[in-house]
Amino acid sequence: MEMIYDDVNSANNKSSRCMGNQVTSSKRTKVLLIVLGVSLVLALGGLCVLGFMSMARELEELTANYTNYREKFDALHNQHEETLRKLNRLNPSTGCALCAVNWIYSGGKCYYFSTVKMNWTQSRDHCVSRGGHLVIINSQAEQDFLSSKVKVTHWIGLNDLDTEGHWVWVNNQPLNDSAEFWMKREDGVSEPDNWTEGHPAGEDCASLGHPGGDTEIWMDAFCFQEKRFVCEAAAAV
Ligand SMILES: [Ca+2]
Ligand SMILES: [Ca+2]
Repeated sequence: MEMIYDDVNSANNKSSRCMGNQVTSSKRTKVLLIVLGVSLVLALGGLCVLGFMSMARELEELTANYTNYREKFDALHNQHEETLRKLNRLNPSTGCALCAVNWIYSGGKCYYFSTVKMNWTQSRDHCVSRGGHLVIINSQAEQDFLSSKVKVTHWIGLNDLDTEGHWVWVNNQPLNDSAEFWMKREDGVSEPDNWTEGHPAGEDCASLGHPGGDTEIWMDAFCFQEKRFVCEAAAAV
């Protein structure tokens, strides 16, 4: 009887030890899960911080680049203004500028070279609104000066809008044959050719320079085309 009792006690002790082992194992699993969870949160947090730091660095670089370009732009702008001031001569007796700001003095006249493109009529009106007129070219010297200043085709103040083939300047003076610089073609039709392809009304407005780049000659062109233009005004006295 006593032997049986001892066996039961022994079995109970073994059961208690097993239960104790199971509880310890469960606790370990929980601790492990908590550690893993905290590690995951810390890792994610670390990634976020790295991401923010990277974005902050990029933003800093962009800001530095912007400041750099802004400074370069300001320097070029100042250089441009200074060049214009040098080109715009001063009256030796009064010390006043002979031309308005952004106009260039040459041979007793002031010239404005547009930076925007307009059709011929808009160009003509724009020059008037600036106190001048589309340029009237009277001499080889004036033609040479203008050619040297432009790199692309520009409208000039010459047209045959009223009578085909009768070219007049914006001051209504007819074209002087001794000072004309139409493009001459040895093996074809010279300018003005009043080209009508696609536009039966033909070409009635004159431009300095070929669209291909030669700026030493005149061509007639469709007046609705948008080109840069040259204005002329009298210099101050
Ligand atoms: Ca014409
Ligand atoms: Ca033409």
